[in-house]
Amino acid sequence: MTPKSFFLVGAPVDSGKDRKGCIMGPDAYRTARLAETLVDLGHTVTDLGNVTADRNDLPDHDHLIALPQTVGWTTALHRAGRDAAKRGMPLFLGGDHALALGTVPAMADHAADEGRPLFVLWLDAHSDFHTPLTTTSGNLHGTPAAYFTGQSGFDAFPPIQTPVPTEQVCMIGLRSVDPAEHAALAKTDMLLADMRAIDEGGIRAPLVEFLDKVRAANGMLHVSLDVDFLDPDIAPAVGTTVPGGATLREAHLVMEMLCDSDLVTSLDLVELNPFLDDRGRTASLMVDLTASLMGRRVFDRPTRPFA
Ligand code: NNH
Ligand code: MN
Ligand code: MN
Ligand code: MN
Repeated sequence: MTPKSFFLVGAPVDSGKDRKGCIMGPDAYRTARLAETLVDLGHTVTDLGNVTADRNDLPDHDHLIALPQTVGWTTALHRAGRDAAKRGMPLFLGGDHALALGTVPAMADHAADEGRPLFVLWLDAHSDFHTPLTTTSGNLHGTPAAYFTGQSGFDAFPPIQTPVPTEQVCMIGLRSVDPAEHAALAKTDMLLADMRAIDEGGIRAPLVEFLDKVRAANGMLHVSLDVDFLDPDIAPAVGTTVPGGATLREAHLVMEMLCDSDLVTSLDLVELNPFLDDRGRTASLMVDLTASLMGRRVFDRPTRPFA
């Protein structure tokens, strides 16, 4: 992969759900040597430090958890994301998935400035396609995909300037989709690969199909990697573990294919809760996956196929 200029944006968002700990995520990635690892691969890395949430004077909501704080993060991360994207490739170090309420719309606006469409690859056990009107948990980390695709119900949030069309979104790893999300997704043409599809056909197939679409449209590609995409046996440091997730090799293969495609233009690393980790192994795994995405490999191309 050609050397890239990365800008690390710390996004210690912890307002997207009740359980605390994602606030420590950005520093866990720094401790796990994310920047040094990318430099060793030949890239340039600038750590912009952590963003702080904007002040927001909305009243507390009786159902939605920490609504004013999350809107404050959304506006702050939108600004920070746009600024970082003008300078190089932003890597957003979360923080819970509510950070994507800011980062993805920022990348969509940036792509529009470049005259290109934004595509989003959502690697997650969950579809995060609730709106503030449908969420039963009140956890706003379960809503970003509905927001950035322009669904209604987000009146408390800044209006979306550049909605990402649902046919430009692909979700891989799904195994926990709530009834309201299921009904809403059924009305879209989003490319959805649940774990059964992956078991039956392999994780390669949906990704090839999606990357072909991105390439054909000269799209920019944002990847949003939720720790719970991974099986909890290999990635315990997340508050919302769901059994039956991606294996170590499935996850690395996705990253290696993304690397080969050279289509990725921004990345979120989300939902790491270092308080739940086991001697830093989940943080280190996320750094290793990022390394695979950004060029780490054994050989420059796969060794020959073996019959
Ligand atoms: N669908 C659930 C909710 O809305 C779970 C969302 N949790 C996540 N998403 N971890 O990735 O509360
Ligand atoms: Mn998520
Ligand atoms: Mn999830
Ligand atoms: Mn829910």
